[in-house]
Amino acid sequence: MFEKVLIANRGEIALRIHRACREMGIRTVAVHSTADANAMHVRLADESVCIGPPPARDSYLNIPAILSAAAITGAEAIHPGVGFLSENARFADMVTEHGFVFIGPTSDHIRLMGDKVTAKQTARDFGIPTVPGSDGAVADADEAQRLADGIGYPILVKAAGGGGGRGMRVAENAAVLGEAFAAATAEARAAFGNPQVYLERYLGKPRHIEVQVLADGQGGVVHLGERDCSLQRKHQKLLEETPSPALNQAERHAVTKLATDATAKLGYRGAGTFEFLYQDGAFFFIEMNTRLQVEHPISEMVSGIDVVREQLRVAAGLPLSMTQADIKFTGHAIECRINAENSVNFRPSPGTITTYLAPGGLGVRVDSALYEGYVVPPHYDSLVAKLILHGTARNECIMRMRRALEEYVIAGIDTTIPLHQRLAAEPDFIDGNYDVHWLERFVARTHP
Ligand code: MV4
Repeated sequence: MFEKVLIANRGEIALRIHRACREMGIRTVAVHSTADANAMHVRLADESVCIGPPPARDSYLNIPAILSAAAITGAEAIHPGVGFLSENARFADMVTEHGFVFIGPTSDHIRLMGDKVTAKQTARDFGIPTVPGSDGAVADADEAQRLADGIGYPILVKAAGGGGGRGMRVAENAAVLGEAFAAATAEARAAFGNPQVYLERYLGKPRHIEVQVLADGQGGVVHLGERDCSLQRKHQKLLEETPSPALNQAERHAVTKLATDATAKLGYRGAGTFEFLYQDGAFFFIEMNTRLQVEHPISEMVSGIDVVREQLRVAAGLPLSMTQADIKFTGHAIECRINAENSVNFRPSPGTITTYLAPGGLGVRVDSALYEGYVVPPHYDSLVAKLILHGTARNECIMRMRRALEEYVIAGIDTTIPLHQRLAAEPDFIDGNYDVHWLERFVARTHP
């Protein structure tokens, strides 16, 4: 196993990775921007290196500075965390070329899944159902018109380099397909430097269901069940839960088998997530994430598996520490993403934490780098805490969510805690009756 790992990230996820390293006897190196000199991830690490000024492009995305920090401190491996450089194939290559281990999949797998067209084609080749659409990128608006007639309206134009909902346009009919094609192409070029787009049949009320997999590249492949991530606003997840209240056991078995079979066929190594849209009893693969995900803790809560520990093991060439038969799923888990944002207008709310009191008790986990006196900087993602609840059944988990949200005191900044409280009291949420558009409508309905 590695003796020293550099964590190329910040905030709660850097802390999460540090904790797994500590429990495995691995020393940690934190990197930080000048804005994060007093951050918790820096305080807890064994060593730290300042890698640049506050803007992420000059610090957490500064590849030469990160590689230099690894060299100076004698780290053997680099964990990229989530966001930032975690799905940057060029970074994975540079880490390896400089003699370090990248804690993640191969750069080839990152590249394959980073292009949504090749990802979808690969999934189809493996026999995974995908949304009916164009077989690959579409050259121009004329070709789009011809293909769309065969696929059927409404049509969704998607960016090949996309993700996060950017470069996506719905066309209700042939008359508006031309402008949807042009708008998606322009946005894709601006956002991803890749103007290629493809077509799909638009699903009107899907749920977002994803499957967490772990693989060691030596034949060991497991899944940690599915997560329902349908509660999103502007493509930002607000709450995730597992198991999905929408699936029955047969559907759960089917979707997790699709994911593990594909993982094996890919020869994948590391943690990964297969994303599906689910509508009217059918699953459609849309994307694969080749990294740790923010919402991984809910899968840990129901499976008892430490996802980061397994990432470190397989990156070091060790097999997974379990087989599927070893994994017993128990109960229900929910994650509330607590952002430093106003809960009504969603404006960012950086500033000083004047009081901090985290909830505790049975079935409560808080992943956060907050502390009293900490100043939330304005430069980064607004996620400041993840409140993760476990219960034997979903209703118990929701009661625990209410109780923990009541206990949680974060003063000095606005947070999304009041929104989570409103959600926890909402009949549709309590019934598990929601799709990917439900939250936007809930926000509009309760704060018109
Ligand atoms: C779709 C869709 C409907 N039909 N594809 C949005 C982000 C990207 N990762 C996939 N997305 C969607 N793809 C087809 N063919 C609706 C969405 C979608 C969505 C998906 C998951 C979670 C939230 C969403 C919010 C709006 C739209």
